[in-house]
Amino acid sequence: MEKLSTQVAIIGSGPAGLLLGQLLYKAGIDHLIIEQRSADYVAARIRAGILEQVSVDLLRKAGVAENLEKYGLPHDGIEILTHQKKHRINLNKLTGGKQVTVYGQTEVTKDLMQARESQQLQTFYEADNVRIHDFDTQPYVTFDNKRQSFRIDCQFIAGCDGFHGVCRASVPQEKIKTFEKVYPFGWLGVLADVPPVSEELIYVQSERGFALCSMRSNTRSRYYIQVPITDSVENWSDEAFWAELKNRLDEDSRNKLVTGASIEKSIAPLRSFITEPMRFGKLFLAGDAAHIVPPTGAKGLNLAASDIGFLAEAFIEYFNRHSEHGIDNYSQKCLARVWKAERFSWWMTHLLHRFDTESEFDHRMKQAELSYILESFAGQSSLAENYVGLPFEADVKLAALNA
Ligand code: FAS
Ligand code: PHB
Repeated sequence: MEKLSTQVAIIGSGPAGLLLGQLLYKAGIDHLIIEQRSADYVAARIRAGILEQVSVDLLRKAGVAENLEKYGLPHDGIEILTHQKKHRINLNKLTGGKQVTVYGQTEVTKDLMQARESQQLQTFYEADNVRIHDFDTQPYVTFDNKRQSFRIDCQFIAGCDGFHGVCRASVPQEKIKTFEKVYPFGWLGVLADVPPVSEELIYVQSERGFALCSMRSNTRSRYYIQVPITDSVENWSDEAFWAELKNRLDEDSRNKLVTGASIEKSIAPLRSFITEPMRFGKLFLAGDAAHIVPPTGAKGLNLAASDIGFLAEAFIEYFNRHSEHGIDNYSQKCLARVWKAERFSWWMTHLLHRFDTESEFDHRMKQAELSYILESFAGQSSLAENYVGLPFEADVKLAALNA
C-alpha cells in the first residue's frame, strides 16, 4: 500500500471538488482529489446551464473565468409562458442591476480541469473502493487505483462526491438527519446544435406539462419537457420530443423553433433533499453530497459553488490564519442559504409543473398564484431576487424599515 499525506483530501471531481481544489491551490493549501470516474467521463457530463453572480465571482477568484468571460451569455431577464402568453421577468431592473450568466456546467468543469492539469495538481481518476476513515479523529482515505492500493492521511476530508457518493453514506445514521421530497416526474432533456428559439430562457407552464427552452450558446440549445418518472428515454425519438415541445409552446415560439438531431438526450429525476448538519468532525459535505434541488430554479450548481465559497474560506482561515471560526460555522452558514434555495426551487417546481393528483381547487390556487406573481411588482421582485441568487447577508434596507 502506498502512503501519502496532504492537508485536505477532496472526494469527487465535479464542480464542487474541482472549484475547492482550485481555491485551495490559490491559497497555497496542499490537497488532492480522488475521483471514481475517468477524466473523460467527468468532462463529458451535461448538466446545468445558469450561473448566479456569486458563482461567476468565485470562478474569477479561482482564476478560471477566461472562457466564461469570452463565451458566457449575460442574461437580464427570463420569460414565463402560460396560457399561450409570454411574460418577461426583468431580472436586472427588479434586482437593482443583477443578472445571470448562461454558461454550461460542462464548460465550467472543463475550465477547472484544464487549470488543474496546467498547474500539475494531483487527481486520482478511476479510483475504486474509495473509503473514508476516522473522520472524527485522525482522518484518512483508502482507495485502489491502477492495481495499486493507497492510503492518504489528511487533516480534513471534503465530501464533494455528489448524491450517490461514499462520504454522506459513511456518517453513522444517528449523527445525520435528512429531508426528502421525490417528485412524480422527471425532465427529458435534449441538447442540439440549433439556434435557441428565444434570446432568453422560456419557462413554460402548460396543461400538458412543464417545458423549458434554454441554451448553451447562440448555436447550441438545451430543451426540457416534463415526463412521468416512469418514462424512459427509449420512448422518445427526436421527432416525438420536438412535436411534444411544440405542443407546449405558444404559436410564435412554435413557428420560430429550429429542430435538429439531438447530441444528448436523457431523463433526470427531480427531488428535494437536504442533509443536516453538513459537517461531521473533520469531514465536510458540499454540493450534491449534501443537498439536491429540482433544477427548475437553476440552483444546483450555484448552491455547490456557494458551499465551496464558505468551505474554502474556512480552510484558509484554519491553515493560514489559525482560526477555527470558519469550520465551526460552515454548516450553519451553508444551510441558511441552502434551505432558502430549496424553498425557491420547490416553489418554482410546484407552480410550473403539472401534478396529476392535485385537486381542482389546488390547481386553481396555483393558477391564481401564478397570475398574482406575473401581475405584481412585489411578486415579480420576489421571483427575480431568488432567481439571480439571494445575497449572503440579509437586506440592510429591511432593518431601516423598522428603525
Ligand atoms: P457532482 O455529482 O457533479 O460530482 C460528484 C463527483 O463525485 C462526480 O464526478 C462523481 O463521479 C464523483 N463520485 C461519486 N462517488 C464517488 C466516490 N465514491 N469516490 C470518488 N468519487 C465519487 N443543476 C442546475 O442548476 N441546473 C440543471 O439543469 C441541472 N441538471 C442536472 C441534471 C442531472 C442529470 C443531474 C444529476 C444534476 C443536474 N443539476 C442541475 C445539478 C448539478 O448541476 C449539480 O448541482 C452539480 O453537478 C453539483 O456538483 P457536485 O456537488 O460537484 O456533484
Ligand atoms: C439548463 O440550461 O440546463 C437549465 C437552465 C435553467 C434551469 C435548469 C436548467 O432552471
